[in-house]
Amino acid sequence: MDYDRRNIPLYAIAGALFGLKTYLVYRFLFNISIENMLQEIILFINPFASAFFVFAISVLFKNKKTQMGFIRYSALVGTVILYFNLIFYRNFTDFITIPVLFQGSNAADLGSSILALIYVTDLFIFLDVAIIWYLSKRGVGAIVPENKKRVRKRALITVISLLILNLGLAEIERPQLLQRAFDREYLVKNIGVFNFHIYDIVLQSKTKTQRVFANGEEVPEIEEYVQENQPKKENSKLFGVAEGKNVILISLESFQSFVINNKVNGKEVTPFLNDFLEDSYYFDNFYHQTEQGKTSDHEFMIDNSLYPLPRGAVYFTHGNNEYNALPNLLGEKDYYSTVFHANNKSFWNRDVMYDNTGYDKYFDEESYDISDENSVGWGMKDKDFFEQSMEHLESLPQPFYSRFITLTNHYPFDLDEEDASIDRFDSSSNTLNKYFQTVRYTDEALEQFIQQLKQSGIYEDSILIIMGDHYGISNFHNKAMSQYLDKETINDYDHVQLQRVPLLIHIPGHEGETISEVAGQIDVKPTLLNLLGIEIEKDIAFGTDLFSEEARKDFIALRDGSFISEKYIYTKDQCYERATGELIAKEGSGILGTSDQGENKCKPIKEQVENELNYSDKIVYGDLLRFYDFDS
Ligand code: GP9
Ligand code: MN
Repeated sequence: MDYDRRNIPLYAIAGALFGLKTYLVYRFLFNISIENMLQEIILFINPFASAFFVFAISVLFKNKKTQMGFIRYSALVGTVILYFNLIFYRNFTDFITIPVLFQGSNAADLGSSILALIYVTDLFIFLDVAIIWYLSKRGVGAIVPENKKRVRKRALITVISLLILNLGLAEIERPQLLQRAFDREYLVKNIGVFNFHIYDIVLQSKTKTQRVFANGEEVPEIEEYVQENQPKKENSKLFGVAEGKNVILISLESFQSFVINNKVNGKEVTPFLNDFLEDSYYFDNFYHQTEQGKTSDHEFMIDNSLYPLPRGAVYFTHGNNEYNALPNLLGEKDYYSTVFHANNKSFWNRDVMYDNTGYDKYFDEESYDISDENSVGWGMKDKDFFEQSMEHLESLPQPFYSRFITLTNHYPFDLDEEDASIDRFDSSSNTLNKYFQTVRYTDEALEQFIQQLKQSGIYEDSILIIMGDHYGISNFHNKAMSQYLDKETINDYDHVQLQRVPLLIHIPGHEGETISEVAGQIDVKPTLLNLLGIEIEKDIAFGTDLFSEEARKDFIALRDGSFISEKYIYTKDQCYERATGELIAKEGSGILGTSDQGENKCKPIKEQVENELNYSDKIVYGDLLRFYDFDS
């Protein structure tokens, strides 16, 4: 066939065919949830962006044969990758990642059922490959020396525009998608399965190198540091009071402390919790310490008493590390561990992490009847979630350790009219205005759940831990927030104070008490183990028992290096008096930093905080617990 200037180059034909095929597969064969028009558009664009990118590489080759061969085999290999993902997805409702690929159990699982996962109609997935193959063999659309320059330029422009469009829209839809990496489905939805694999490979090699170069030589130093800071078990006021009891831990989505015992339009925001905390140990200076991994970061701290990472979600990036996590430890005492959360199981890589840390069962969205009526915003409404969970909970062997993760009070705080019991706040921030209503809804859901626990008889045999996972209202809403809190502005000190989330520990037969010592999510694991009377030989954990009578470590570190001590609050190079909020030193200003009256009191603690965060990161990045012998 003759070369014609007007011929459409084969890379473009292949890009269009393969892109369309991939889109159809995403849309109709994978069960990818589309929540809005923008997601639909991105899902449509990304297959073309990746397809054009790969096929366009062919224009770099000099001779026709290589160009054609490259396009042919790219189409084949790409389709095989897509198809493997599809087979895997049919079995696991998840996409392939490198660690999962090499995880023996998965492969074995697939092996036995593989025939059931392959359908004759799947042949259609290879239709475009056949067409591309045929065209390439006939040399259709080959790039010849005369038009090479022009075609290359066009190819470059097309590829770059498509990529920019794809990534730009993805950034609008999910800011910081790649850094935060929260869900494989989100990643695939936004950048496509091929780019997702590249991303996964990069992530994996980074993780692997750090792990490979670690040899455990840092462990003794870290162990020594940790042990110096641990109060003695015998000094826990409540050691063993809850021995053998069930543990029900309720994570309240985006629940901050400022709503507790507070009002909006003259009405209490959380009437139930306000009452319930009277019967519980209530910690009113309890801080969340999460970072990009949000809910999953708080879960990580609860179970491990290690810090989450400064970037990304540790659940995602280090879900296969060795840990000494609560479910594993409790499992040794015959506890049955579960998580209840009506979301897709791969979100935050939970399925992998739960499996790895000893959970016996994850009641994910598949354990619930979810419909349009009982969903809002991110998914199932909290009241329905708790109600449907009861049946599962009642069927568990006891004692159990069960975490419930709520969802309704999640940004953008949508709520159906009929579920709102209080009016919106009135400020310039629609987000904050709506927040009070969803907080109230969750408060009601909680009340109803506790009623059901009482009816089932589980309540009396259980301790309840209720906790906010992280902030819900960001800095972005400071103006509205200052209006609500009746302050002139929200400064950096106020911002730190707004990172408080409620923590309630309810133990049957115990009277309520408000505890105001500074505390944080890092402390949950040692506290819980002591309440249950479980002594572990040794552990590498950075938290301390909240009921210890000995002086506890004097600070709670936030993940960005800010800290709260009994006396001071340090953040963004500023040192404040905790009680008054008075600024007493500002680093680098020369005015307060070194003068007598402004001596930087925060400095020694700041160094300890940096040190501690650094130790924790070393453990996670180097997977150091694999070198640690917890028994001897
Ligand atoms: C997702 C839910 C919310 O399953 O836990 O996650 P978040 O965005 O708060 O981390
Ligand atoms: Mn959350």
